Amino acid sequence: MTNEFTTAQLLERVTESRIADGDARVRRIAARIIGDLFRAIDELDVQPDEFWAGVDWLTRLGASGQGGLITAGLGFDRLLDIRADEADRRAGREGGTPRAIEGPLYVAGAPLAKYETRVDEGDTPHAEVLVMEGRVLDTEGRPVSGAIVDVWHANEHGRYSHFDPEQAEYALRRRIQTDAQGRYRFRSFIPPGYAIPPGSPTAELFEALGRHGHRPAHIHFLVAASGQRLLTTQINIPGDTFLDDDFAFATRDGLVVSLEPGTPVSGYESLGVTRPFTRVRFDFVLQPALTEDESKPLARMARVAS
Ligand code: MBD
Ligand code: FE
Repeated sequence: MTNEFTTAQLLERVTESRIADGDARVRRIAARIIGDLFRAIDELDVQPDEFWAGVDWLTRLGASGQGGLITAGLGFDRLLDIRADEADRRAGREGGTPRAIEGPLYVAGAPLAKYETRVDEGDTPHAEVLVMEGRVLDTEGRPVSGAIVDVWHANEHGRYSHFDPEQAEYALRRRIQTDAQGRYRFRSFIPPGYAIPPGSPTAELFEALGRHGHRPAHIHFLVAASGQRLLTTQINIPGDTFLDDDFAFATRDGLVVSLEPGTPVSGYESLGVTRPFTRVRFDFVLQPALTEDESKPLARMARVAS
């Protein structure tokens, strides 16, 4: 034994030396990633100052809570969706509303309403009033009653409550339980797009990469029902500059909705509308769950914590 190593010997020591079995899967993934990084440092001749600048950036990224923002921006969230779609195709699990990434801004436990609610917190003068409505269906086209439609979107400045100290708790976040016919509806406003926080570690990297940090206008959903597979998706508002240039690569062709401006008030009085508004009709189609786990109404971080 010697304590003088070549790079290859060092890598082997780092990835193979242990005092216990540990977790075989973690060991395998860690060994691969560490090995890839050793190789990248070598091939790119990464200098110490560059390496430590990277570590400093990662430290600040973690402290800023932007881990989930950078994964979206670097395409990892969409990658996982592409892989899930491929796995579904191989398994013959087709049909239903396309999935779209959850993103880093979900908060569990939003106020629960039956059939209809306002998602907005009172009037938003410079935004267009939106009523979105539809049904939750199974892949046979049958309505799913008692499904939970968990909806969240940005405010008029493109910011999300909980992460934005200016907003009330659960602002622009609601859960809606579908009625006996599987219907839901809510009133809100058409949100603007999202932009990564200026001056943040994510913005710093994006500047160095020459990339923008804009998402087109969108509304997020988790749709859950017993016996059905949890659906995580988004709808996109048509006409946005960034619709086909999303920094998170999360928009999907099947999820760009049609707007129906000038929809008359009649029948929507219970949502407090007093003037013609923009309507969006959208049915969520859920696949059958193959396991109980697939139907759990858990967002991604709650899943891994449970
Ligand atoms: C968002 O609003 C979002 O949906 C994603 C995926 C990333 C950052 C902000
Ligand atoms: Fe979002």
